[in-house]
Amino acid sequence: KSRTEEIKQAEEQPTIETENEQVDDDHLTADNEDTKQILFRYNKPSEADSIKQSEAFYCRMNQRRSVRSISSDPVALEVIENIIKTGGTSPSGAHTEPWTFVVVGNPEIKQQIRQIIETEEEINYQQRMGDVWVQDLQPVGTTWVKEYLTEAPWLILIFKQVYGFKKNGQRKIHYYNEISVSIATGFLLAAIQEAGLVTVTTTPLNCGPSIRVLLNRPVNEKLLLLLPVGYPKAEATVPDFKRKPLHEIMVLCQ
Ligand code: IYR
Repeated sequence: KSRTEEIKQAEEQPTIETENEQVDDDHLTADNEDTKQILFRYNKPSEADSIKQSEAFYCRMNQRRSVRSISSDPVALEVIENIIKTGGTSPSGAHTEPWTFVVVGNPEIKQQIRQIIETEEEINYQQRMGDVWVQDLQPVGTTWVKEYLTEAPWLILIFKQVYGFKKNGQRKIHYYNEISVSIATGFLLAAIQEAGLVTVTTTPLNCGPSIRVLLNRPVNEKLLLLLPVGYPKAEATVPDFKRKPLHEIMVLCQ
């Protein structure tokens, strides 16, 4: 594959995994259990509470920054479990819940993941990404060296299940699996923020297959994103980015 083709592919296809499988769904049958409709339990807030709570949540989310300088201070597994449970509340295509969150705390496995990623990222930065991409990243301050992969107490590796299995062993179609898992990742990022922890959304290009094999995950799972999670180091810095104001991101038609 030429370098231009690789860059084009990287731009069009944010998935980290490169191996692609075609699912032939002609012979597949649906797998619906007899799901009945139940009453939606709901308590309507007052308009004042709705305004107050939405503003408070916005203020907390607005404090979120991508932090690459993560301390090795321990984080209770229970916090991580709550974060993953929150990710699991995400909507998904046909309620297929096409996600697997692999949580790594083992130092040797973190080291092996770091080795795989830094080896590939060096090639990404030096060859695959190209000069413009590397220049565009300059303000972010990234390189192929990623201390956070071994220093953060936890790594969450987010896999999309490109298909699943029914009880009879047949393949089950996971509609919109990538968008479903991306939405779940948004939930994770919010939960990480609410827990007072930091992370950085990382997409280590070309590392998916090796990391999947390292973590013993099956071939229907493709690595989508990796989140190192922990507390920020005291000396952590972030770029002085500003967010677009409301009028630039919202168009009101009423
Ligand atoms: N995945 C690489 C490069 C990278 C790309 C973008 I676009 C970023 O916003 C940040 C990093 C890395 O993790 O360094």
